[in-house]
Amino acid sequence: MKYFNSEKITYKSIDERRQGERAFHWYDPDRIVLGKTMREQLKFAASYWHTFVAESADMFGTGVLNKSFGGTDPIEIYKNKADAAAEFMNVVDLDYYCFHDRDIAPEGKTLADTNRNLDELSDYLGGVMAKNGKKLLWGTANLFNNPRYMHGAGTAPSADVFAFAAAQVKKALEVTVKLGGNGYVFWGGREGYETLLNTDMALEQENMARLLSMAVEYGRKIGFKGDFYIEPKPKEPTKHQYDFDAATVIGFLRKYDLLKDFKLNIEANHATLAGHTFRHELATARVNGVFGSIDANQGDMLLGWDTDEFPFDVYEATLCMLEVIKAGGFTNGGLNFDAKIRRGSCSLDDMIDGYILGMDTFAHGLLAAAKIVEDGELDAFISDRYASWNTGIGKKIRDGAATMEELSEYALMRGDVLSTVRSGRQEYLEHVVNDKIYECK
Ligand code: XLS
Ligand code: NI
Ligand code: NI
Repeated sequence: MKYFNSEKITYKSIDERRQGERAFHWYDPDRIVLGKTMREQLKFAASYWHTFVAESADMFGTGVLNKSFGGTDPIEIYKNKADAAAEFMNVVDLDYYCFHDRDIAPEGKTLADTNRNLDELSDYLGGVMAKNGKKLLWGTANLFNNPRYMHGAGTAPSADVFAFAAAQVKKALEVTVKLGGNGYVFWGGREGYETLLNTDMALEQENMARLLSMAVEYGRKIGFKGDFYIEPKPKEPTKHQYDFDAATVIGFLRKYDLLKDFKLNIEANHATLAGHTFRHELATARVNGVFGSIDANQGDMLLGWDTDEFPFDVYEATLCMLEVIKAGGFTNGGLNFDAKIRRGSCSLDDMIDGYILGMDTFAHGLLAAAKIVEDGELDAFISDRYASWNTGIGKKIRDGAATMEELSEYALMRGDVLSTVRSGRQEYLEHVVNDKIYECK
């Protein structure tokens, strides 16, 4: 207990809940759900940037949290961040963390200085995390903060900026490999545009694909065995982001023959910004074979930007975990809380409550999703709804053996088909889902 005023958070059943006490009421790490412990099913991770770097500043006001953790010079501050990160992860019982290169080491005057900082501080961070048994879920490069990237990084109009971005990705990959990372993320922060009046869209997208293929080639060359991910987001900071949503990214990857090399990191708040549900984005990734990892957070129904709230919506978490189960569970991926406490929650210890909230929400969601799967009613409903595809004309169409002429003859012979159309029973099914959430213990 140095940076945070809390002992390790443990599970306590909801019946024993006491006012004001910090405890998990749903996340019971060793409890077995569908054959695996909750710890293994959920693979929770800390986002280094929100948790140990960002100080709750917003567009209209400065930071309200001090995250120098007692350090004074830059190197000391980042070493203290690493110590604080390990302590925090022990407190909330997190096994994994995720970072951008610039979260763990400050930029120097030149790229060479910056790389030296990164070498020194990633060695330090690696030591601290190894000592505490913590693992790197994924690393990434921050290609959006520095003014050099104002027009893009992999999609910059300037080839020099592109080269600089490539150098940064190269180094971030090396650090990720050194720290044993299971994944490497590309979120295209500035990879988009504000106006086509000054933009060569075709060239920008081709260049992005070039950067991605070079990164894959280099990563594999230096021994990276984990997954490469793209994290879709439709807007913010740019008006049009190229990686709009899962379907757009899949189309892009297919066009540039990168589908074999990438999976998706789906963020809840990005899904809703794109006008989709979280589940839609997860399902799109799953049915296309590219489900990878999750940035667990929540947007606000009334606000049109990436509010990155800690998730409290058990309903959404249930549908999310249903998709994770259908995808066969996480392999290299996990649930990273790309989330921040509200600015008015102005104590560092509020972050503990944020993670407890998020972890309990997903633990409850996992339990409810497991009930839905074990109960089988929803799956049976869907199979039954599509039963006509297993025999007769349906099977013939699926087998590719039907022609337009034959279908026309069939329809003429069949006459009215409205009698075969049955209710989708949406409200009944929604009630089933609610019941499974309420049934959890
Ligand atoms: C921003 C993104 C970012 C990525 C990592 O909206 O969610 O935090 O997860 O670069
Ligand atoms: Ni994210
Ligand atoms: Ni985001």
